[in-house]
Amino acid sequence: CFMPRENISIIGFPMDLGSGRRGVDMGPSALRIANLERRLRNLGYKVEDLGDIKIKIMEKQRVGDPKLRYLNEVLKTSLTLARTVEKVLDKGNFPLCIGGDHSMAIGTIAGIAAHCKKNKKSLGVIWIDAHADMNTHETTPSGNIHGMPLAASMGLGHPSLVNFYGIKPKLKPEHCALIGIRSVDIEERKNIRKLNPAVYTMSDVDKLGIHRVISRVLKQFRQQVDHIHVSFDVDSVDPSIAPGVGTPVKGGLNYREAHLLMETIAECGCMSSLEVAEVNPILDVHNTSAVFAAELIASSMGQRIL
Ligand code: 6HN
Ligand code: MN
Ligand code: MN
Ligand code: MN
Repeated sequence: CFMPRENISIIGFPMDLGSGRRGVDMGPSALRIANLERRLRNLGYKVEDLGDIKIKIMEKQRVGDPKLRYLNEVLKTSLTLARTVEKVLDKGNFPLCIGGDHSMAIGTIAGIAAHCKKNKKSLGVIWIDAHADMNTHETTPSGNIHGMPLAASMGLGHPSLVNFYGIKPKLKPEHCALIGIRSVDIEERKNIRKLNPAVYTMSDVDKLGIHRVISRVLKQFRQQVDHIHVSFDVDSVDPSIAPGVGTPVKGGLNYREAHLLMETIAECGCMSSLEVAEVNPILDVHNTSAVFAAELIASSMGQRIL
């Protein structure tokens, strides 16, 4: 279980090849400029910033298969991310991966799954997002790989993504919960039905309240898994308060819902890794979305009002 005295290793993944819109490659810089490291030190953590993983710019890449845009570079760089995450966990540190588009989860989850396999731990993932990211190359309307990482991690999709890092599947659907969902593609729905993870849509959040939703998920995961990974797509938050995201969708979490969600995760004390994806400074207003994301990270790591 995660103790507040643990050391944090920040890993930057400046990727935008998995996204249809440019700019999320600047997300790691924006989060650092939002004083991410200092916020965490103020909570009492020792923090090391491992810097950014090298990713070739879009101008130097070939699109390749239009249904799996920039697949080769996504795979190559995800391998470095997976190895880095695995190493950080192996030495007992807490990996905090900052992106970058959400295709980063392919590498993050692979590294975590490898660590868990070695140590005979079972893995659970809480996926907080406006989108389900459960497309495959066969169902994608865009060809953008950031719409595919969750399906691929659960064993559905292109073999190069599914077999990535030699572990397949990396995640069992019964150990996966999605929260904040409000934009799912028609064909993607079939993938969700096939795999059948727990899905809490924004409609569920409206009806039940975010505290009941996250408490239910945490209670179940605490009993069933040994490692809880939180994959936080900043577009889960409403664009009125976080406009600087890759793929904004109306009707998201409000300011307090987002913080309460993260505060409840911190209270549980059972998060073992965190990634934050899709901050897009090009669409942001004076870095407010990155600052908000940095605040939310702090909330999930124990920042309290009192
Ligand atoms: N994200 N479902 C859409 C697609 O292109 O597959 C959007 C995906 C967005 C992915 O925000 O991480
Ligand atoms: Mn996403
Ligand atoms: Mn999203
Ligand atoms: Mn609401």
